[in-house]
Amino acid sequence: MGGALRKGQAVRQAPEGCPQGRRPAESAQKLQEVQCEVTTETSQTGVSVQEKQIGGHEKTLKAHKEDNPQSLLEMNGHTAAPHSYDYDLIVIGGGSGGLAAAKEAAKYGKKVMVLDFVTPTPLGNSWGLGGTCVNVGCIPKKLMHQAALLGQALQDSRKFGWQFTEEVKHNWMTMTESVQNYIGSLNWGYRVALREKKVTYENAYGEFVQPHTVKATNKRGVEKLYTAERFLIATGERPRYLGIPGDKEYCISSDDLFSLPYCPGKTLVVGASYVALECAGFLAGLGLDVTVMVRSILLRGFDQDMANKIGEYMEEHGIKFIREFVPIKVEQIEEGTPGRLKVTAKSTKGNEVIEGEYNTVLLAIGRDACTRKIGLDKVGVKINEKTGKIPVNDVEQTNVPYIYAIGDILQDRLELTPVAIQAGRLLVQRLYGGATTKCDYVNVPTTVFTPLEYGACGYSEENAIAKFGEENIEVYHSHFWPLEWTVPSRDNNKCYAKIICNIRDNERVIGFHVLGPNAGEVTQGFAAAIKCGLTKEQLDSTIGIHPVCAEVFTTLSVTKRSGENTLMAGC
Ligand code: FAD
Ligand code: NA7
Repeated sequence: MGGALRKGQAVRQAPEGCPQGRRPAESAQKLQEVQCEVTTETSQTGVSVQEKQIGGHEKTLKAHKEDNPQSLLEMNGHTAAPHSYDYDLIVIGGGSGGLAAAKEAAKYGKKVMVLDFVTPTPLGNSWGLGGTCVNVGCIPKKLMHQAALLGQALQDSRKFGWQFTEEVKHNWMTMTESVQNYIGSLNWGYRVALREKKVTYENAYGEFVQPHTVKATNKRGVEKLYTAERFLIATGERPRYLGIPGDKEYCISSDDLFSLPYCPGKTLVVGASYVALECAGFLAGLGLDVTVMVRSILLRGFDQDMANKIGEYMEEHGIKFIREFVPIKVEQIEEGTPGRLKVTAKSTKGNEVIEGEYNTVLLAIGRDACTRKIGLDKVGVKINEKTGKIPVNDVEQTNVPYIYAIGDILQDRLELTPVAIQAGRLLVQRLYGGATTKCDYVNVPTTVFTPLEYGACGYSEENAIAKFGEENIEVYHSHFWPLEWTVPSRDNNKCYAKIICNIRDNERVIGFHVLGPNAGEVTQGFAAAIKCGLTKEQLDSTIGIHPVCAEVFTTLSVTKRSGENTLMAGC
């Protein structure tokens, strides 16, 4: 805004467009057109900011002579916009999305700061840089799932000729220390990467205090103010608590589990989310006595046919399910590591009350967006009051044009690490690199790492029916038996493959579901094919790889409608 004003020029204060969706320059132009109509003049001297005219002929001329349009703004009661900010971009939250965006912005030579701060769990646990995925999510979860799979592999190995005489036992502390050491190396790697890319990192809690300004408070309580031209909110979510007596005192969440300094023992997992079932799965796989308390259904939001098959498999493998009950009280019977807890639960269908004794109660009943204590009201960013989630447009912009948001805190978006990373990178490329590609939230593949892994991409069967009508979809399916499981002769015909095709669109594959080993590895490649518009015919003409699980998708012939047998006899 330094140069002299020309006739009719609009001073743009909000570079990202106004919240109403009309850009100030357009509004000013409209104003000028109206002025022209009224006065019949072809050019008018006037300055408008965000649809408000702030200077007429005389004031504008004066500002022009003094070469000081800022004074014109101030004369009219507009707060002076700083000429320069401390940073081009401040990212609040150094998790999957925030770090990816910050590093990308640095590539464009932007001055970037990341604020990351972990509020300790009610039991006092906290961790290093990198966010949920690295510290208390995907990474430790998959490694502990692997520990459980190895236990199964040890059993299978006897049939393959391996002999070991000593008793096979699992040591929780050895596993946890190895996992935590690996996480520590990742935390360090992130810090180094930020330094190398010249991104300023502060281990401090960020909250907005006024437009374009955040307050950063470190763990010693030292406060600093920073300004930036743009902000990116990527603060993620934290586990929810039940709000019943004893929950915060005695229960743990996934934020505590992966660094628990003792074996949890007999465990009650509350919730039927993927986090709940994954944790229940690996704890049982490590040999622990595990019960899952389910309020209603398993894996809400996922294909229910697959969810129920996962539940059946878990039950067959010794995991107990208490269905349609919710805890109402948790009491400590005995202190210890682990101690003993008494859980009282109530039926969701009646007044029946039950009690149970466990060493550990793990709550996995969903996660709340970290958006309520970051001063969003100070800058006018709207949230969904009920969920705390932030609505954004298709370019991840909030209702305040200079503030963007990505990752788990977004309303109506998927909560997955690669989604947060992709959204962050593409956002920065659009902001600073002139790119136009938007994040595609459709057909995102995902995997649930339950003992029988579940990979999915696209529509669930129920959503496909709701969207296209039952008569317009064809479901092809088959059970299968991985070759590796035949010799130890276990779990015959528990694995399952299903695709959902849109009959009216050349039998295009709109849903892909697989239950079996390495489901994530299998699903990833098919997700690419689905993105390219894969049809059933193309799948059929693809030659399989023998003998692997994924080849089943190249030979699917039984439709669900036909009711024919889907059990496989051999290869
Ligand atoms: P996060 O990674 O949560 O990062 C947010 C960061 O911001 C955190 O470090 C937080 O402490 C910090 N922060 C919050 N408020 C402030 C503040 N005011 N100031 C400064 N810093 C702040 N996804 C997958 O794709 N695959 C999986 O297998 C998978 N498994 C999961 C297993 C579990 C148990 C959980 C809980 C999640 C799992 N996820 C998985 C989800 C994945 O972890 C999230 O989708 C991803 O981490 C979201 O990234 P984000 O950048 O939005 O937030
Ligand atoms: P979800 O998908 O919101 O699932 C929450 C689960 O917990 C679900 O099974 C709920 O049952 C159950 N729940 C919720 N409240 C209660 C209470 N009060 N009592 C008992 N059970 C309850 O959360 P997730 O943990 O899977 O995942 C959130 C994100 O975290 C995910 O997207 C990843 O990014 C990681 P319901 O079906 O509602 O009856």
